Amino acid sequence: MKDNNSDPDLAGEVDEALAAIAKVVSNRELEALRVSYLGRRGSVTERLKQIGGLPPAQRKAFGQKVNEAKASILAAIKARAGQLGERVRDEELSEDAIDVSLPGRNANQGSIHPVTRSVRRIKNIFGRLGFDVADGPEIEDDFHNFGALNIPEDHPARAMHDTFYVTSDLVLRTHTSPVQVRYMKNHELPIRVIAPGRVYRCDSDVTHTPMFNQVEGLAVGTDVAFSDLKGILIYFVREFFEQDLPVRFRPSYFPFTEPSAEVDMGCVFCDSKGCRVCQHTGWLEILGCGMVHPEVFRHVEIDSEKYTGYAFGMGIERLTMLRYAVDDLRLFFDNELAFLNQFR
Ligand code: 2U9
Repeated sequence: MKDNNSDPDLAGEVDEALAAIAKVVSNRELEALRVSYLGRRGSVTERLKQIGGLPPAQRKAFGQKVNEAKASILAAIKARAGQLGERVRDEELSEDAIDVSLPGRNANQGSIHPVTRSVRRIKNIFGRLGFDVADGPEIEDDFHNFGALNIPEDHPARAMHDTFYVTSDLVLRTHTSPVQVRYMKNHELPIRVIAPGRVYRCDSDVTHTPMFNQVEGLAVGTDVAFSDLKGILIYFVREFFEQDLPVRFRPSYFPFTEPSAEVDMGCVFCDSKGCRVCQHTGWLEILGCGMVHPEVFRHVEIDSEKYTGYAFGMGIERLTMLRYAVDDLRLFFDNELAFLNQFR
């Protein structure tokens, strides 16, 4: 700054200061400039201190000029500080910016359990055939689980080793048949219903688990015949396995149906040629069925002279093993992701 006490024409110096302020790129540099002009020992401040040494007539004009210079430098500093603030914010924002072109993080997606997939397929197929879906309690009384189904007191299925008893009269249901016993009591005939659900048997080895899933079906009306049963089951097997498989009915025995049959389908592993899975017979047993026993109708007060019905039952884990060629039943209960991820 020029040392011109009597005529402090500060215009040149103010221009110089404003140019310097415009050039700074950081708050630190800006603060250093502020101190050098306006600080306690700053050049503009020094000018103000000189007022006392001037002749009184010049003091007012001199003071005004210095104050104007001070005000315009201060205004420039404030404006530059604002710009630098914006610049810092812009830098911060660009550092934090999200790169929308980066690939996203994959969210882990679950998959539907194979048994649930089978239940859905089964409901869908029987839904197309006009069957309603029903469910009921997993803890049942003796009458609904056994008595109504013509399973006598001395039947092996009642023995301790097959049934989980809750009390002397309550059991964990050993099949879903009680659902249909209740359904018959609560619905007008004719009926067509399937009952999928968990059932419990006191049994555990390579091919048996204490809990498994069943689906049972029941149709009752005035003109329900064994040929209807054959028709819907053959249709079901071919739809479920999505193959034109051979199906055969073998005579069998169940207390709740008469006549009764077991149903086999051609072995899907060897194309019916005979292999280890089908024990070299070419056939795999997949379900049981029959015409509802008149004793069952008597227990639910349906006139067996007027009405007939068919029923069938199958294990869902077993059907699922055959459909997806799973060789170990326990895989359905282990919750191993490597196994479950295959069913997407
Ligand atoms: C009522 C009347 C009759 C249901 C039936 C079968 C034959 C059958 C087994 C298949 C494999 C059980 O899961 S499994 O071990 N089931 O063979 N179930 S007829 O009969 C009924 C059901 C309800 C009122």
